[in-house]
Parts: sequence; structure tokens; C-alpha cells
Amino acid sequence: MPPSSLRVVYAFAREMHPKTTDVFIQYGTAGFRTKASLLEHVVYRMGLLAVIRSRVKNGRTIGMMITASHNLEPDNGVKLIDPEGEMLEESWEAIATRLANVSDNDLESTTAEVIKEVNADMGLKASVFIGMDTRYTSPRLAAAAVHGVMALKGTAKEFGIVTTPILHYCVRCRNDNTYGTPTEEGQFIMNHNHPYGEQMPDGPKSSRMETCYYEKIVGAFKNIRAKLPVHGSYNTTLYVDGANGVGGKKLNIIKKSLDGELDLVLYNLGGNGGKLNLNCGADFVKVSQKPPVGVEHAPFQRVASLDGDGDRIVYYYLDDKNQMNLLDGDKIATLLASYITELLKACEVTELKLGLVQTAYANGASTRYITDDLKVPVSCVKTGVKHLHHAALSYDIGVYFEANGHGTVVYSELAKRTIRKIAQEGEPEQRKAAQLLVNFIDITNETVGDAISDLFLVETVLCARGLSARAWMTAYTDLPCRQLKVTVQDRNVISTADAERTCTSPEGLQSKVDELVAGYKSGRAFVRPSGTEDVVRVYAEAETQEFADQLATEVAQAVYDLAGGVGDRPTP
Ligand code: G16
Repeated sequence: MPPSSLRVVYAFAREMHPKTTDVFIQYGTAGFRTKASLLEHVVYRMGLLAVIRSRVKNGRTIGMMITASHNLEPDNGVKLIDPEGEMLEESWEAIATRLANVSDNDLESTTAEVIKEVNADMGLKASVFIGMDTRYTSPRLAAAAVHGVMALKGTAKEFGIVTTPILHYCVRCRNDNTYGTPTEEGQFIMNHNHPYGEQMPDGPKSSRMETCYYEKIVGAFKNIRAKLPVHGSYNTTLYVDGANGVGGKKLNIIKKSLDGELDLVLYNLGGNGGKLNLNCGADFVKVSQKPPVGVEHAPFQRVASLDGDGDRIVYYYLDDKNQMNLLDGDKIATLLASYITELLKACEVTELKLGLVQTAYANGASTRYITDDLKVPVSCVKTGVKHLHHAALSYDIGVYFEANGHGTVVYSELAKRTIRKIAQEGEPEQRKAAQLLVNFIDITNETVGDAISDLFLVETVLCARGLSARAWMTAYTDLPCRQLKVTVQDRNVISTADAERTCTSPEGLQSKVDELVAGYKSGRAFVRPSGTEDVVRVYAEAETQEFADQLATEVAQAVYDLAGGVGDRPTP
């Protein structure tokens, strides 16, 4: 495309999506996130960038998701999805930030500079998939995204309201048709004998190419359930807190096709005045350690709590004294890793290396359990699924989860090939285990953490082992912990190192944290700037809940004092 045609970039910006604010915005943990009213020009410009990215990737499809995920309703956001369905390559985040912040007058020239720098061939076709969550501001932002794509003569395909992981899945399928069909709902054929479950590496491609999202996940779940009789203390009823977002709505569609294999009782689907993520959803449950509003609880009944865009999940139950028992991302990761290890053992596979990836938020007890009991290697990386995903790829089978319930499992081609071969050629017992593993892989959305896929994985393991949530809870006992937020003038004054476990600035903050931690048995604490909210996050754990709460407050006060706190100083 000749440079003169870039004039339309400015015309669209000036006429339809002008930059009306000087507030600097940065591509953070999961894209741009702020008040929805500040985002229209940013989303338009990300439409431009998505087209450039697509051309740099030889016309492969790029995704754009309009969502602020766990944030409250007034916020919104946008993030780009790379061709394999993974998060945008980190080196492009600075380009995204630059493009988002230039003035309208400089937009045309900056776009030209970016095209030159990344060496994009503007003569190539470009394809961008666009999805959005249920926020009332999302359709307007999605329209801005389409205009950005149009301005650089790319082709936009809108998916309407989808979970973030559904869009990741569709992007991956569009670029790799062996993974499935890039649609949410296709021909929804549920067949226990569907060949996909047991498909061999050289098997007919056509069976894979017909696999829309629902069929992939739910079809594989039904395949595996046909092999696993319900037994022990597992019961097929599952309550779900949909956070008044998109995930619950999608489960409502799926529910009808489950044929009693799982009886979903859905709450917080967005009606009855329920507000998105407000006092409900995975983030609320995990951080406050309280049950969400809007769910009718029964003692010991397990509940799965999703977040607003369906990419996170935590489980919990209330006991007969109404006490909260949380089964968070760490508990899910250990459950999945131990089941995969058990099946690999039954397959008699020794050559595949399984590893687990966590962040600093992982409960110390979970890390000890993984190392001492599961005897699985575990690594710690920075917050953000993009970091966990990449670390997990270094294993043949990588299980990654943030404690907040964001995670999945990734399998190398070698792992898939090996398991499929045994499923076909192994001894009867090996074959049985390998076939379960093949179905387990198929339930997994490997592109990104996916609450719906994770829900079916967890239900599979609980069913296979005959476990109630109460029995699952006993695997190990969490150290009591507490998370707090502190508002400061500029959260960027906080820098961290060592996977965010050490604070390198402002000066004196880490030594203060060390001094406070030293006063508590089993104490641990860290601080880091959030990449999705304008706050500094504080995490603390200790031997009792009272001490964890106390330590968290003291660390929050240190942040307030040394990092420019605003508003009220944190109090116990
Ligand atoms: C996003 C990221 C997660 C991260 C979370 C909180 O989740 O995808 O990896 O843990 O934000 O990040 P921070 O502590 O930097 O604010 P979501 O579900 O909001 O997209």
C-alpha cells in the first residue's frame, strides 16, 4: 500500500475516534485497561496495529479482544492475540504503547514509522478477529476496532460476545486447521464414538476440521465421561457463579448438551440487576475469601466461580458452619498435574517431562506439596499468563496456573504423539490410560487459561477419583494469606526483580518488608504494581489468618509511607 493511503488513518482518527485525553496509557499485564471512556482512540489504534501485525505474520489472523476481564463494569480494555492463540509478543507491547499515546496529528507519521520498523509488507492481505465481553461499552469499542482494521485495508471478522478464551481458540484454529474450526458453535454433533477423541496422528484431518469450540471441549468431556463411572463421594451437581459476565452465559448454552453427565446450576448470569464482577466472580472470591452474592449455597456443595470474561476459575464450598473453603488456582494446578502424572505412570511413559509453573502468589504450602509429594519440578515467573505460558512450553507437559485461577496445560507435539501411539498400540492397561489422556488433552484449551475448559478438566479428575470438594481440599493445607491493594500517586515508582518477589525501588521498601516478615512464623510477603488496575498489590502469608492479615496491613502501610500513598493510610 503506498504511503498516501495512510491519510485515511488520520481522517478516521479525527472524525470518529479522536484522542481526547492526555492521560498516558500503557500496555500492561493483559493489554490496555482503564476507564472505558478513555479507550476509544486506543482501541482504534490497536485495530491499526493488529493489521500491521497480521502482515508481519504473512497475513495470518490476529485477535483483538475488547474486555477488562476481572475489573468492574466502568472499566474496559483491549488486548491483541498472536497467531498461535497466545498473547501478543512482548517486544510489541512498547510499539502498542507508543501508537496508543501519540497525538492525532502524529498518528499518520507514527503509523508509517512503525510499518517501516517492523518491515510490514502492506501489500499483503491482513485478517483480524474481534470479540468482546458483555460490558455496555464494548460494542462501541468493537466498532472502533473495526475502523482501525478498515483504515489499513485489513479484513475484520466480528465474533460478537464471546469469552476471551473462545476468541483465542478461534484465532489459533484459523491459523492451524488441525486444532479445530474457528467458530464458537458449529454443527453441534455430540457423538460418544466421535473419532476426534481417539484420533491418531495420521488420522483423517476432516474430523478435526469440524471441531468448533463447544464440540472440542464438551465432546471430549462426554467421551471421557463415558469411560469413567460416577463413584465415591463425587456428585454430578455443580453450582456455578457466572460473575454476571459472558462465561455463565456460554455455560447456559453448553448445559443443554450435557445429558446429565454434569448438572450445572447457574447463578449470576447477568439478570436481576446483578453487576459484572461486583461482589461475585473468581477475583472477588479469591481476594476477599468470601462467597459471592447471588448464589444460594448448600453446605459442602462445590461451587465454581468464573470471572467476567471467562478466563479464570476458582472453586469453593461453604461447610456446615458457613466457613469458606477455597480451592484456588494452586489447588486446580496440583489436581490436574497429579492426575496427568498418574495416567502417564499407567501408560508406562517415562520420557516425557512434566513441570508446573506458578507465580509469587502461589501459596507456599502448594509449592512444598508439588516438590515434596508430587515430586514435580516447579518454577516461579512474573504475574501474567503470557509469562507462565512461555515457561510451561519448556516442558513436554507444562501445567501453569496463577493462584487467581488463570491457567491451563500445554502439551508438546512429542507428548501428543507418544500418548496417541500408546492409545492405539499399547498393552490393554496402558491403552486405557492413554485413551483417557487423549480425551483429557482434547478437553484442554491450550491457547490460554479458560474457565470453561478448566471446569471440565477439574470435573473429570474429581469424577475419576470419586472425590468431593471436601476430599479434594485435604491434599494439602494452605498457609493463611491475605491480599491488599494500596493506592499511590504513581505505581511505576515500584520496581521488582526475582519474579516479583523482591522490590528494588523505592529504596528502603524491601528492607522494611524483610524486617516485617522476620517477625512472623512462616511469614512471606511481597509488593508489586498491578498491570490491570491503578494500584499496588500486597501479598502476605503467615502461620495464622490473624498474623497474615496483620503482616499484610503492615506491609501495605510501608508501601503507603515509602511509595507515595494517597487517600487513607491502610489500617487493620
Ligand atoms: C489479568 C492477567 C493475569 C493477572 C491478572 C492480574 O487477568 O491475565 O495473568 O494475574 O490480570 O494482574 P495484575 O495483578 O497485574 O493486575 P484478567 O483475568 O484480569 O485478564
